[in-house]
Amino acid sequence: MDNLLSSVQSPSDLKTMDVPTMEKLCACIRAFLIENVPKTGGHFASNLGVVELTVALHRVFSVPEDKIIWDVGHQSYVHKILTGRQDKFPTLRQFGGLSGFPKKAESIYDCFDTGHSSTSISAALGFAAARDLKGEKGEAIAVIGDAAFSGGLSMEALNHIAHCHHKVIVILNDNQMSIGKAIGGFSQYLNKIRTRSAYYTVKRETNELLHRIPVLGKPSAMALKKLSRLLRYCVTPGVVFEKLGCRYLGPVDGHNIRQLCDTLSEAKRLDTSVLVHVMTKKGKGYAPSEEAPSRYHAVSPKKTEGETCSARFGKTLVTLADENPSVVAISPSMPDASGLSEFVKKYPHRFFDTGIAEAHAATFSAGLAEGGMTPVLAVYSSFLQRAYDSLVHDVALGKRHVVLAVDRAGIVGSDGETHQGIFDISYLSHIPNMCVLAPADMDSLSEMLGYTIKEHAGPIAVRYPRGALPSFSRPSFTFGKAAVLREGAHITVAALGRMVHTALAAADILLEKGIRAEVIDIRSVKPLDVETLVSSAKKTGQVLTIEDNVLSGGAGEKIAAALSGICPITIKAFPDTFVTHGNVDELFALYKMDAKSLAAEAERILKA
Ligand SMILES: Cc1ncc(C[n+]2csc(CCOP(=O)(O)OP(=O)(O)O)c2C)c(N)n1
Repeated sequence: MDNLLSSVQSPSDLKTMDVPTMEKLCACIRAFLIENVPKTGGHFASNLGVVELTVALHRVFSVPEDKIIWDVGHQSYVHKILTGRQDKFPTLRQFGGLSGFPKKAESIYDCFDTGHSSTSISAALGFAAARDLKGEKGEAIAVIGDAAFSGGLSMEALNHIAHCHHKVIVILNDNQMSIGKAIGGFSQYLNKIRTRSAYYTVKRETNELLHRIPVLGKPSAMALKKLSRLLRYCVTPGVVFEKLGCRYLGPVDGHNIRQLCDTLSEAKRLDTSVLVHVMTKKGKGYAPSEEAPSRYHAVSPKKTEGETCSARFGKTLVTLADENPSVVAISPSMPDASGLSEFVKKYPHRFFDTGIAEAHAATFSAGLAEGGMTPVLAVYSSFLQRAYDSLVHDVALGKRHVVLAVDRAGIVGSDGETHQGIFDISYLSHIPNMCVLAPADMDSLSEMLGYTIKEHAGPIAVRYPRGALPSFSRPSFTFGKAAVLREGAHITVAALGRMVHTALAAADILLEKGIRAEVIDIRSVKPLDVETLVSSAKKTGQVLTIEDNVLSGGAGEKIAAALSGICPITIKAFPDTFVTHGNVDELFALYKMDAKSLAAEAERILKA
């Protein structure tokens, strides 16, 4: 079996394989995923679900001439296995190792980097238009899950396909799941398509009825034809896609290689845009993940110990919601991962899953606020990037009291470039009316959340990292105030969020060398506590800042502007780059943002 898997080193090795051999290959791939992914951690159930689909795609199409764009890209492991990257799986998602998402830089077979949802149809249409303008050949293929398919960008791309004449093939991988259950009108529509037998019954019965009716003259015949068309409109699978200019093929059993190869060949043969509706089972072939696909959406080799920030956020929010019936929670398709499970259970009518729709979620929250509710939008930092204009135009401009619970802020680690939450301070804090807070420990997170809901008016964000924040002794939270955690004399180290612990550890290292650093927990990027920062700067004469955001537009730059002419300042933040995948500590060390490097930087400043 393993020999069969290792005999496939490039997709061309599939071209002469017969169906039974491809079926055996699929079994080998599943065994490979089940053995390897839990060791490194990574997306699991989604990959188990697309084994046959990926084999069939590579059998029928030829990358790199044909372009396959994997939406989100979390389901691209099988593609990686088939394109010469099997041996690298022990390094999956580790620093310097195989990425968990498609990466152009990693392979000629990856044509488009992904990580965020719903981009594949737009990108495929772009490829198709470029191909046609240059008179080139090759198919442009978007492989997209049913939840990603319902995202706004996908709808915009479909709308565009309808009025372009550039052929794209959209493979709709329908497993009826997002990370949790897929929700929304599209999900219901796809459900209707799946119950296809209803269509055949109605169609057959209509035909029989039409035949049994005696000839009634032209007007009645035309009326009946119209009725028949109307019925077809109501019950033909995929008629909506046909109306949007895509030939609909399916539904196809996504675990039947022969059916898949036949349908994909038909899609290739057609000269119009096509939507192939493929039915798959998320987690297929591994009983626990078939039963609980959401739990196995992603797996990790080590269990998270202790309370995470997401969990603390969720717990605090339930308490705040108990006290205040106007509190409602919104999640763009990630309620469990955002810590909202308990809230959803207790207050199902006060919870809104918008589907993968961050921009809609933000504007929807603005509407809720205007309508008198207190919306708390729980969203990952990198995904909130999608909602930038909604935040500016709908939330901030009208000073709406929307609370943004910005999870996974800063470095998230193994998901890499697309998922690092290192831009939120920059893209939030320059918006007028928006406030931005960052807790350094769990209790501060609770205190800040309490403030945002009970006392604040207007838009406000609380950003916190993936995992936990350590506890430490510190003064309680006051809005707009920084906290001096340690008095010093030689240098001020001002830190934000989890970097406060790095600053304290650096101060310990410095103390051993006789250098007394004053450590300030910035807490609020906006409003910034200029008074506390200025008074410390005047005392020590040197300021060093550290934050887990990019330098440009971050807290350090704001502090530098406030301290202009008072004392020199050095800013530690991520440079103007995308931060790769890897272990969080490794990445901080790489960018010299660990305690040792920070202490060394302070020493260097003082020596200079
Ligand atoms: C813009 C954005 N929001 C949220 C996510 C988080 N996310 C990753 S996969 C996923 C579910 C995808 O479901 P579907 O497209 O149906 O694919 P499946 O995993 O079921 O194969 C979500 C919500 C994301 N990647 N991008």
